[in-house]
Amino acid sequence: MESNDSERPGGPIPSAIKILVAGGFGAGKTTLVGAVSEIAPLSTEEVMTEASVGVDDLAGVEQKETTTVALDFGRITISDQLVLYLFGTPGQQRFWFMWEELAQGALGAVVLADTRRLDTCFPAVDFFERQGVPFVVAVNCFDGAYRYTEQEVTEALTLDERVPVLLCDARSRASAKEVLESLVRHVATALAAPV
Ligand SMILES: Nc1nc2c(ncn2[C@@H]2O[C@H](COP(=O)(O)OP(=O)(O)OP(=O)(O)O)[C@@H](O)[C@H]2O)c(=O)[nH]1
Ligand SMILES: [Mg+2]
Repeated sequence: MESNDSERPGGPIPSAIKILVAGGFGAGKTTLVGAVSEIAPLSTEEVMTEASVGVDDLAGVEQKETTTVALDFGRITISDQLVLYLFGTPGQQRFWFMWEELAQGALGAVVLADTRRLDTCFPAVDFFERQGVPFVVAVNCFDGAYRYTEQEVTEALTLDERVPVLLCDARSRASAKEVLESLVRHVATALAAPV
Protein backbone atom coordinates (compact mmCIF):
# COMPACT_ATOMS: atom_id res chain seq x y z
CA MET A 1 0.00 0.00 0.00
CA GLU A 2 1.28 3.45 -0.86
CA SER A 3 1.90 5.69 2.07
CA ASN A 4 1.26 9.35 1.76
CA ASP A 5 3.07 11.55 4.23
CA SER A 6 0.48 14.31 4.18
CA GLU A 7 -2.23 11.80 5.22
CA ARG A 8 -0.27 10.70 8.25
CA PRO A 9 -2.03 11.51 11.54
CA GLY A 10 -0.25 14.57 12.92
CA GLY A 11 0.87 15.66 9.42
CA PRO A 12 4.00 15.03 7.39
CA ILE A 13 7.27 14.01 9.01
CA PRO A 14 9.49 17.10 9.10
CA SER A 15 12.95 17.06 7.54
CA ALA A 16 15.71 17.19 10.09
CA ILE A 17 18.91 19.00 9.32
CA LYS A 18 22.14 19.38 11.21
CA ILE A 19 23.41 22.87 11.99
CA LEU A 20 26.65 23.85 13.71
CA VAL A 21 27.03 26.77 16.09
CA ALA A 22 30.67 27.84 16.07
CA GLY A 23 32.77 30.86 16.93
CA GLY A 24 35.50 31.97 19.29
CA PHE A 25 36.03 31.10 22.91
CA GLY A 26 33.27 32.61 25.07
CA ALA A 27 31.25 34.10 22.19
CA GLY A 28 27.99 32.68 23.61
CA LYS A 29 27.55 29.41 21.67
CA THR A 30 26.35 27.36 24.65
CA THR A 31 24.09 30.26 25.68
CA LEU A 32 22.50 30.42 22.21
CA VAL A 33 21.86 26.66 21.94
CA GLY A 34 20.36 26.68 25.45
CA ALA A 35 18.17 29.74 24.74
CA VAL A 36 16.65 28.37 21.57
CA SER A 37 16.40 24.63 22.20
CA GLU A 38 12.96 23.14 22.82
CA ILE A 39 14.48 20.11 24.50
CA ALA A 40 16.70 20.30 27.57
CA PRO A 41 20.02 21.07 25.90
CA LEU A 42 22.87 18.67 26.34
CA SER A 43 25.99 20.51 27.33
CA THR A 44 29.48 19.46 28.26
CA GLU A 45 30.63 22.33 30.44
CA GLU A 46 33.64 21.96 32.67
CA VAL A 47 34.83 24.41 35.28
CA MET A 48 38.01 26.18 34.24
CA THR A 49 40.67 25.73 36.87
CA GLU A 50 44.05 27.24 37.47
CA ALA A 51 45.48 24.48 35.31
CA SER A 52 44.17 26.34 32.26
CA VAL A 53 46.07 29.54 33.10
CA GLY A 54 48.45 30.23 30.25
CA VAL A 55 46.64 27.69 28.06
CA ASP A 56 43.24 29.33 27.58
CA ASP A 57 43.16 32.94 26.45
CA LEU A 58 40.83 34.59 28.94
CA ALA A 59 41.56 38.15 27.84
CA GLY A 60 38.22 39.95 27.51
CA VAL A 61 36.23 37.13 29.13
CA GLU A 62 37.82 37.12 32.59
CA GLN A 63 34.44 36.41 34.25
CA LYS A 64 34.04 33.09 32.45
CA GLU A 65 34.00 30.11 34.81
CA THR A 66 33.11 27.15 32.59
CA THR A 67 33.90 26.09 29.06
CA THR A 68 32.56 23.57 26.55
CA VAL A 69 34.85 20.57 26.27
CA ALA A 70 32.98 18.49 23.68
CA LEU A 71 29.72 19.85 22.30
CA ASP A 72 26.32 21.41 22.96
CA PHE A 73 23.26 19.76 21.52
CA GLY A 74 19.74 21.11 21.08
CA ARG A 75 16.73 20.98 18.79
CA ILE A 76 14.34 23.56 17.38
CA THR A 77 11.27 23.14 15.18
CA ILE A 78 11.21 25.85 12.52
CA SER A 79 8.00 24.71 10.77
CA ASP A 80 5.82 21.62 10.14
CA GLN A 81 8.42 20.66 7.59
CA LEU A 82 11.69 21.53 9.24
CA VAL A 83 13.49 20.63 12.44
CA LEU A 84 17.03 21.78 13.18
CA TYR A 85 19.46 19.76 15.26
CA LEU A 86 21.97 22.16 16.72
CA PHE A 87 25.53 21.20 17.52
CA GLY A 88 27.54 23.80 19.42
CA THR A 89 31.29 23.47 19.03
CA PRO A 90 33.92 24.02 21.71
CA GLY A 91 35.56 27.44 21.28
CA GLN A 92 38.99 26.91 22.71
CA GLN A 93 41.88 26.30 20.38
CA ARG A 94 42.91 23.09 22.16
CA PHE A 95 39.53 21.55 21.13
CA TRP A 96 39.42 22.71 17.50
CA PHE A 97 40.43 19.23 16.31
CA MET A 98 36.80 18.21 17.02
CA TRP A 99 35.28 20.66 14.53
CA GLU A 100 35.89 18.44 11.52
CA GLU A 101 34.09 15.51 13.11
CA LEU A 102 31.21 17.71 14.31
CA ALA A 103 30.88 19.23 10.83
CA GLN A 104 30.18 15.85 9.19
CA GLY A 105 26.76 16.07 7.55
CA ALA A 106 26.12 19.66 8.60
CA LEU A 107 24.11 21.65 6.05
CA GLY A 108 24.83 25.04 7.54
CA ALA A 109 26.46 26.92 10.38
CA VAL A 110 26.12 29.95 12.59
CA VAL A 111 29.39 31.71 13.33
CA LEU A 112 28.82 33.59 16.54
CA ALA A 113 31.00 36.68 16.76
CA ASP A 114 31.87 38.37 20.02
CA THR A 115 31.60 42.18 19.88
CA ARG A 116 34.40 42.46 22.44
CA ARG A 117 36.82 40.31 20.42
CA LEU A 118 35.63 40.18 16.83
CA ASP A 119 38.87 38.62 15.59
CA THR A 120 38.27 35.42 17.60
CA CYS A 121 35.73 34.19 15.05
CA PHE A 122 38.25 34.25 12.13
CA PRO A 123 39.16 30.55 12.49
CA ALA A 124 35.48 29.53 12.34
CA VAL A 125 34.83 31.71 9.27
CA ASP A 126 37.93 30.23 7.61
CA PHE A 127 36.87 26.70 8.51
CA PHE A 128 33.40 26.93 6.93
CA GLU A 129 34.72 28.73 3.85
CA ARG A 130 37.20 25.87 3.35
CA GLN A 131 34.57 23.19 3.99
CA GLY A 132 32.09 24.89 1.63
CA VAL A 133 29.42 24.90 4.37
CA PRO A 134 27.04 27.88 4.04
CA PHE A 135 27.08 30.06 7.15
CA VAL A 136 25.71 33.27 8.62
CA VAL A 137 27.58 35.50 11.03
CA ALA A 138 25.61 36.41 14.15
CA VAL A 139 27.17 39.21 16.18
CA ASN A 140 26.41 38.63 19.85
CA CYS A 141 26.02 42.13 21.27
CA PHE A 142 27.48 42.01 24.77
CA ASP A 143 26.38 44.78 27.11
CA GLY A 144 28.62 47.82 26.97
CA ALA A 145 30.67 46.56 24.00
CA TYR A 146 31.10 48.57 20.80
CA ARG A 147 28.07 48.13 18.46
CA TYR A 148 29.37 47.25 15.01
CA THR A 149 27.10 47.69 12.00
CA GLU A 150 26.51 44.66 9.76
CA GLN A 151 28.57 46.35 7.03
CA GLU A 152 31.51 46.91 9.39
CA VAL A 153 31.48 43.22 10.30
CA THR A 154 31.34 42.17 6.64
CA GLU A 155 34.38 44.34 5.94
CA ALA A 156 36.34 43.44 9.09
CA LEU A 157 35.93 39.72 8.42
CA THR A 158 36.33 40.17 4.62
CA LEU A 159 33.14 38.19 4.08
CA ASP A 160 31.54 37.48 0.74
CA GLU A 161 28.72 40.07 0.38
CA ARG A 162 26.21 37.20 0.18
CA VAL A 163 27.00 35.97 3.70
CA PRO A 164 24.19 37.29 5.95
CA VAL A 165 25.37 39.23 9.02
CA LEU A 166 22.92 39.76 11.88
CA LEU A 167 23.16 41.45 15.25
CA CYS A 168 21.76 39.23 17.99
CA ASP A 169 21.43 38.53 21.69
CA ALA A 170 22.40 34.90 22.31
CA ARG A 171 20.37 34.90 25.55
CA SER A 172 17.11 35.64 23.74
CA ARG A 173 15.13 32.81 22.21
CA ALA A 174 13.45 35.15 19.70
CA SER A 175 16.75 36.64 18.61
CA ALA A 176 18.47 33.25 18.31
CA LYS A 177 15.50 31.88 16.34
CA GLU A 178 15.75 34.80 13.91
CA VAL A 179 19.41 33.92 13.33
CA LEU A 180 18.51 30.30 12.57
CA GLU A 181 15.67 31.30 10.23
CA SER A 182 18.07 33.53 8.34
CA LEU A 183 20.50 30.61 8.10
CA VAL A 184 17.78 28.30 6.73
CA ARG A 185 16.98 30.85 3.99
CA HIS A 186 20.69 31.21 3.20
CA VAL A 187 21.19 27.42 3.03
CA ALA A 188 18.17 27.11 0.70
CA THR A 189 19.62 29.80 -1.59
CA ALA A 190 23.07 28.19 -1.52
CA LEU A 191 21.63 24.75 -2.35
CA ALA A 192 19.61 26.21 -5.24
CA ALA A 193 22.57 28.09 -6.70
CA PRO A 194 25.88 26.64 -5.52
CA VAL A 195 28.93 28.85 -6.18
N1 LIG B 1 25.94 40.16 28.65
C1 LIG B 1 25.89 39.07 27.90
N2 LIG B 1 26.42 37.93 28.35
C2 LIG B 1 26.35 36.85 27.56
C3 LIG B 1 25.76 36.87 26.29
N3 LIG B 1 25.90 35.65 25.71
C4 LIG B 1 26.56 34.89 26.61
N4 LIG B 1 26.81 35.61 27.72
C5 LIG B 1 27.54 35.16 28.90
O1 LIG B 1 28.88 34.95 28.47
C6 LIG B 1 29.42 33.79 29.07
C7 LIG B 1 29.99 32.84 28.02
O2 LIG B 1 28.97 32.26 27.29
P1 LIG B 1 29.03 30.75 26.73
O3 LIG B 1 27.68 30.54 26.13
O4 LIG B 1 29.52 29.80 27.74
O5 LIG B 1 30.13 30.89 25.60
P2 LIG B 1 30.69 29.75 24.63
O6 LIG B 1 30.88 30.42 23.30
O7 LIG B 1 29.84 28.55 24.66
O8 LIG B 1 32.11 29.46 25.30
P3 LIG B 1 33.11 28.20 25.02
O9 LIG B 1 32.31 27.00 24.85
O10 LIG B 1 33.98 28.17 26.26
O11 LIG B 1 33.90 28.61 23.81
C8 LIG B 1 28.30 33.18 29.93
O12 LIG B 1 28.54 33.58 31.25
C9 LIG B 1 27.04 33.83 29.40
O13 LIG B 1 26.06 34.00 30.40
C10 LIG B 1 25.19 38.10 25.84
O14 LIG B 1 24.63 38.22 24.76
N5 LIG B 1 25.28 39.17 26.67
MG1 LIG C 1 30.32 26.66 25.01
